[in-house]
Amino acid sequence: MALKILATGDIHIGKKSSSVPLNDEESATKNTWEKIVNLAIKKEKADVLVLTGDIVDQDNRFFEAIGPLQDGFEKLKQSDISIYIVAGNHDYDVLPQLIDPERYDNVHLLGVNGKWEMKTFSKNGEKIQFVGWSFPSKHVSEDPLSKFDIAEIDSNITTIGLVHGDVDVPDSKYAPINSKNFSTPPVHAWILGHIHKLQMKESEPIVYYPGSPHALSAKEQGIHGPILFTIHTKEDIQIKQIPVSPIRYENLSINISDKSDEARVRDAVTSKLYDDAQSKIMDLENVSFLIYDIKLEGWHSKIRDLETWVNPIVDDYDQEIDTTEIRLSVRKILIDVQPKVENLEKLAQGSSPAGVLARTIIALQKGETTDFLDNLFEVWKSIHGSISTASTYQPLRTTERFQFEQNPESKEYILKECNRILAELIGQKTQ
Ligand SMILES: [Mn+2]
Repeated sequence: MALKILATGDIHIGKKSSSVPLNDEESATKNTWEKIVNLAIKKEKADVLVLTGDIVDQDNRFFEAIGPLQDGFEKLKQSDISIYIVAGNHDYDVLPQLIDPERYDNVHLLGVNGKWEMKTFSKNGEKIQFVGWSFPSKHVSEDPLSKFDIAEIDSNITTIGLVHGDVDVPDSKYAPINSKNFSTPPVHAWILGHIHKLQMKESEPIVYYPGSPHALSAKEQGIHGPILFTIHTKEDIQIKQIPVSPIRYENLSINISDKSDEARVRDAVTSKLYDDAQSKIMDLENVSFLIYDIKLEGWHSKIRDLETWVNPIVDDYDQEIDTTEIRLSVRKILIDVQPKVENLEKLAQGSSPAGVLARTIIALQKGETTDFLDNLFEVWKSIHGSISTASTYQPLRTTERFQFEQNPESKEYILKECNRILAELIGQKTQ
C-alpha cells in the first residue's frame, strides 16, 4: 500500500488575487484552502497534508484565518488525515497561536523557534519520518540546513524534509538555503515554501517548491495547485500537480503591423486573445478567471492613436470562453510598437530631430548609448535624485543608492517615448 501526501504552501489566507474583474468570493485564498481540504479528503484520499509555511498572510489576519483553518483541521481529523506544517516568514508568529495541539492531535507544527524537529507518521504498518524547521522571526539570514542536527533518523524509513526559504539566494533575509546542503541529511524528498511558482529538481534527493495553490498576482503565471506525492517505497515516489487555483494569469504578445485602423486593431487584439484562451481550455481545470497581460508588437504609423484604441480593453473587456463560465479579461496592455520607418539606419544618419530619435532607438535596442541618451539620463538622475532625497520620502529610503543608468524601466520608458514621438514626426511629414 502506498502512502499519499498532498503538499502545498504559501496560501496566504487573508489575501485576494489582484486584478480580478469581479469582486468575487473565489478570489479570496481562504476558499482555496477549503478546496484543498476537500481534495485531500474526497478526491485524493490523502493520508497526510503537508503545509510549507506562509499559510496565513500575516498576524493581523488572525481572526479571518482562525475559522477556515480550524474548520479544515477538524474535517481532516474526522477523516483521519494528519497535517505536518512548518511556519514561514509571514506566519512565524500567528501560526503557533492558531494551532492548539490539545484540540488537534492530528496537527504537527514542526521546528518552532528555529529548532529542527522530527516526528514519525505511521499508518497500517507503514512509516514516514518528517523533519522540519519553522521561522523563529520575520527575517533569518542563515541557512537553516547548515544547522541541521537531527541524529536519530532511521535511514530505512522514507524521510521528508519541510522548510520555508530561498534556495541559492545567498544574501536573502528569508532563510537562504544552499542547495548543496539538501543532500547532507538522509532525506529522500524536500518540500519547500516561499517561492510561489512551481519549481522542482527530481534527482536525489527530490526538491520541490509546490508554489502557491492560488495565483495571487500577474507575476504568478501558469497552473497553480498542490502536489500529490504517492510514496510506494523511499526510492519510488510518484509526483503530480493538481490544479486548483480559480485565477490564472497569462502573457500574450500580439503583432499589429499592417493593422492600420481602429477596427482592424481591435479585431486583431480580441481574436488573438480569444484564440489563445481557447487553446488553453483543456488546461483550465478549476479556473474561473483567465487574466492576460498583453504586449502589442510590430510597427505602426499612429502609436498615439493605438493607445487610445486599445487602452479601454483593460477596464471594459470581459468575455466568457465558449460556454465554460470561465471569464476572460485583460489586466494590462503594453505597447512595444516601432514607428513605421522605411529605413531606421538611414534616418539615423540625419541631424534632424527624427535622426536623433532614430539613433537613440537603435542605441537602446543594442544596449549602447549616445550623447543625447547620456544627457537624458543625467536629467532623469537629477530629477529623481531631488525627489528621492526630499524629506517627505525619508522613511522609505533604503541604504542602497538608486542606479538610474542601470534601471531597465527608465530605458524601456525612453524607448517607448522615442518610438511614439518618431512615429508622430514621420506622420506629420507625410500629411
Ligand atoms: Mn515566505
